[in-house]
Amino acid sequence: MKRPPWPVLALVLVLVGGSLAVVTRPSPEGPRYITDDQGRAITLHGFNTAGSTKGDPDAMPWIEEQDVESEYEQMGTNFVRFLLQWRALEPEPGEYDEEYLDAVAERVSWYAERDYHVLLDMHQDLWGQGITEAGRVGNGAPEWGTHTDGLPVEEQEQWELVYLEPGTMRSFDHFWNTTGEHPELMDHYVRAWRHVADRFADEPAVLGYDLMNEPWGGTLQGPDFEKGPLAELYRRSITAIREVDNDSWIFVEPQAVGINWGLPSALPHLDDPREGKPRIVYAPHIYPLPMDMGESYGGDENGGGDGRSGRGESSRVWIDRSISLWRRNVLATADRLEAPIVLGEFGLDTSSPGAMEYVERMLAVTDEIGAGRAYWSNDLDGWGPWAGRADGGEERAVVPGPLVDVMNRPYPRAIAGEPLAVHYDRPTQTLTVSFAEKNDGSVTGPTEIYVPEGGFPGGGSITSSDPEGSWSGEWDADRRVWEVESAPYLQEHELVVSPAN
Ligand code: 9MR
Repeated sequence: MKRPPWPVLALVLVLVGGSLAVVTRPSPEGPRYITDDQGRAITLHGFNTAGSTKGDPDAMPWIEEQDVESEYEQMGTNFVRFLLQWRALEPEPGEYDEEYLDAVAERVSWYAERDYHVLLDMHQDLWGQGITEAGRVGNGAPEWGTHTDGLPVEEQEQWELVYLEPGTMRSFDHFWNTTGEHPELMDHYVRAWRHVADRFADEPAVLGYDLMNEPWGGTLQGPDFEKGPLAELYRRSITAIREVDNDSWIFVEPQAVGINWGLPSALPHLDDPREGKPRIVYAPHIYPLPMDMGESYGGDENGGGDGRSGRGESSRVWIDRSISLWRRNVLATADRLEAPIVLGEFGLDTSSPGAMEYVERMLAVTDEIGAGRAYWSNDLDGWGPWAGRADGGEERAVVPGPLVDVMNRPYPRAIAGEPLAVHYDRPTQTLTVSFAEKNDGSVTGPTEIYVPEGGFPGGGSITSSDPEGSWSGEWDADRRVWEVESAPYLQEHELVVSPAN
């Protein structure tokens, strides 16, 4: 294991931290929320499904319907960031593969049956398989849209480094039309999105569209890229999608490099021409730089412990600093975009020291900032929730790994009002949810709180700050959900769910 260049990292974080003293706080209106068709604020809690899509000839994830059932039974999730591949959608220029979309729709129906919200994510890493002859690295773009101009691409041990290879850089430069030679590529991408939206506009389980996974600007980086061709791609895609789909939420990501480490994004505000309030979502990822460099969340927050860096400070301290930076900068960007936040990816090798504490930390941070989250990823690869499939037997059910217990926790699936605070205390297994009445007739239906099986027989106990007799809590044992009707004449409510005594 090579040693990370700690002094350089320290300098970057200090410089960036210092220059960000002016970053704005969350807006006075507080965070914004994605709402369901009853006007309730929803918390998205789930997985990316799946990394296996990238290399699959049909571009389908490894899952069967029974695996979606296991996921709901064992973790009560309500969200999936479902990977799409442009190569499968538009195998030849202007020709869309309807069989591919049928296969996507079939999987969407597995989730729909279990009340999930599906986000369709146009995934790419390293542009596409066509950046090398062997096709072992890169996924997303079709071969016909890949122009390396014969420049070399060498495979690297750390996959992200392949972004810097000349042929990869050139492929992106052509897509963003920095070269001025391939303006048709972005046209195709935008039309492909319109086609997807047209297909899924009337499918209520499809919550929205993530326009591009982890954008990379090639030779254009930072604000030049985010305010330039990236914003152009977003504007054009939003316009095209709205021609056929007025209601879905459109998720936009910042440039990945740097922003995934916690640095600020320059993504500009994007108008939404839909009828009604805008439905743009800010959907960044987090992969703290020390982790990219092979460090773990082991050690303790006081600087002691394993650390592996051998420089007196635990890598956890550095990771916590990255998370703080990320949080502050994400709030500032979401504020500028006037958009709710969904953390589209966070994840790590579940066997690394402190891994489950890191996941807990990110669940807490997303609760604090009112953001949804999708763990990377639901795969059978050591990062995901499953240790593998059971041997033998007809069903070959998935076997839970350590992540299952961490993801399986109480959370408010839908809040019938304006969320004020959500806090889960792991040691006492107590969830506190407070929210304000909206008073504008925009919300119908109960607040819904998911509660796991372990420690909560019969749903555990629920209390409300509303006076007795003015509110009700119904336990739906099938869905493992509390349905709470609050007293509409009160301005604020606080619900507390805890294990039964
Ligand atoms: O975990 C994935 C790894 O196995 C692949 O080699 C790599 C390249 O396709 O992608 C990894 O997944 C990444 C995701 O596609 C984008 N965000 C970061 C993820 C973790 O590195």
